[in-house]
Amino acid sequence: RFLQNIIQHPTFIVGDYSTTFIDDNQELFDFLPPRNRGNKVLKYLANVTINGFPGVDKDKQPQFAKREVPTLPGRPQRIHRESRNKQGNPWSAKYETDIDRTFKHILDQDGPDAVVKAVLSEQNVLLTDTTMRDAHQSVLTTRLRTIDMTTIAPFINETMRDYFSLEMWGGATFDVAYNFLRESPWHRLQELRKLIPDIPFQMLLRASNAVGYTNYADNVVQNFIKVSAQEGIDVFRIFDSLNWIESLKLPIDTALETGKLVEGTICYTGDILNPERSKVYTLDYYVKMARELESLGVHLLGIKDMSGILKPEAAHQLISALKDEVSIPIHLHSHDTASNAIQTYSRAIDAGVDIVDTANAALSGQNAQPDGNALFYARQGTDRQVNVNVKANDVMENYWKVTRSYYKPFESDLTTTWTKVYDYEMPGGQYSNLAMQAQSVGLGERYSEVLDMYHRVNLLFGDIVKVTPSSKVVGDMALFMVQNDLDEESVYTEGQHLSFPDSVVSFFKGDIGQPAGGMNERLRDVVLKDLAYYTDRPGNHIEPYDFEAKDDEFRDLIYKDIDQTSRLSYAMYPKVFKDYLSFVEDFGDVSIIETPAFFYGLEVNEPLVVELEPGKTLLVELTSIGPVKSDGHRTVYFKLNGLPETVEIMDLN
Ligand code: 3PY
Ligand code: ZN
Repeated sequence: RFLQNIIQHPTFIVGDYSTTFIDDNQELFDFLPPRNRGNKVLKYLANVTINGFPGVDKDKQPQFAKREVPTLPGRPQRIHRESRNKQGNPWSAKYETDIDRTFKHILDQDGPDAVVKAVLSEQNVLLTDTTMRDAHQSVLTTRLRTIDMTTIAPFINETMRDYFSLEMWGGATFDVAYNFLRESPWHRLQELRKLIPDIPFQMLLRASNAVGYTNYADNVVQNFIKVSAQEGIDVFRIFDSLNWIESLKLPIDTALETGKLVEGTICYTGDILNPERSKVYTLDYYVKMARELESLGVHLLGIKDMSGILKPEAAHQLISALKDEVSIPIHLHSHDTASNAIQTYSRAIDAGVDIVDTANAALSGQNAQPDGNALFYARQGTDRQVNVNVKANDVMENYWKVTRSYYKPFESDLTTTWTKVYDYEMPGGQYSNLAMQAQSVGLGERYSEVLDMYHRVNLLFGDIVKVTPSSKVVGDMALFMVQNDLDEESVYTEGQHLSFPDSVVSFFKGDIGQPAGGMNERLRDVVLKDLAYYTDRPGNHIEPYDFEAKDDEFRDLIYKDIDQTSRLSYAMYPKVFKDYLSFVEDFGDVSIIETPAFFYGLEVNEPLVVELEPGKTLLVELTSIGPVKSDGHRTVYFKLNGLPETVEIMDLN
């Protein structure tokens, strides 16, 4: 193993070593623990079968319909994008779209400005598909696993070639992958990149909060963006949770240096149709911010309607005004929470929007994005159709529908139209998260009060943009107010003696930036008490992260070369990442286990094929489960590739 460590060492690989190589690289003596991937898979399956998966009722193992994985009859003849029928190509018999040069090819070959030009010259409206990011973040609490994406990825690569991009990374998917799914988000990006080489990959970046909930040191944010670009991200949609330009500059500049596409993004809040609603978030406010973003050199302007509150007529007015004021393409993102997103998109398309975000039917609607096919039908007969392959999306719907059924325990309970969102202004993914938080602090029964308080807290804070992480601050404060029976008056008096939630203290300190309408200073004094606050960029107050020094600490945790991706995960999520590593040490790489077995375990005599790597498969069969012994363990009996194996598992029931 020592020899193996030497030949795998990066310095050795590039040939840049001298006689002191071994003395200088003590990590060569860190040996891999003996790997027995098969046994680790059995240990995971035994554990999940006996003890269940967090959040899943193990006694209710559902029956699933058979999932058909769509396949392709072969590569079709391609024609040029420019000669496409203006009405799109919805009925291609073979499912494939007929684009020979995708936006990915244009980006890689000619750079981001060429993509901008190509987008602007499209007659039709372009789509970004959010199925693998925001859609499941919204309707399945972010639980969609990599294996369910990679299984259909080759079909996606062939049939979604005329999409502008696939949003498949960032936002909450990063920490949820480690924390709940016990898989690496970087691995997801790398695997999908291999299988989908022809369509741009888009990620959602929370400015200096990157893919976290707090501000990181500037060098962490910069490094994260560079590495994400190297690993395969093509489009960076960058927003700030308070629409604060100061905090957008550094991530935008860094992303521009990568040579990829940068989408400077405005979060939509308030209601431009109702001047009484807000003195801050007016049409002029949005136009001014759009101009500022354009002057930073971004390639695209994103309008992020994270709560789905951009009304159709407001969309028409907003996009019309922005089209007059900026020359870069405009990309609109909305949520279907109030069931009006298709109408909103349609009015935005009439006003000239260039790209809109949709999802596959099976994961669309509710608090996620609307269905791309629905938009196609909504646009029939108009002079701006959607570039979408209706038939291929229908085929994928069958796949995603069965896949979604695997995740039933994680379904959002927002299953019907929710027009109250126009008042509450709550982002797509927050409704069910806040409900869970309310439950955990004993306010489950009083959730409607919490929702009402969310709205009141927003006004108390001076009407702020609510999107991760500012939305979490408002949610935490709403819970706190209900829990302590506070209202808009008593919070100032009784609040003197209370300690407020960490996120609220942090917000008033200035840690996530400054809101457009200013801070409620009276409340700030009550919340902060003797703590100091600041109003400049949070990054100015955070020491650069010492990657080199952390490497030593890190080396003790990980039995392989420290690569740049794990180094970043450790920098942003030290505890989550450590937990993930220790899980992997126990159970191995569980991302290779199919989802039904991963969540629900195995039935006796149920065979399961696990692909360790291409061409190397395990055939697993659970043969029986022994009784609980005096020490609390059970023996679980398997056949592994036909040979008997046993695993001892503590029964935690
Ligand atoms: C995220 O930041 O994860 C979001 O989806 C915000 O809307
Ligand atoms: Zn969203």
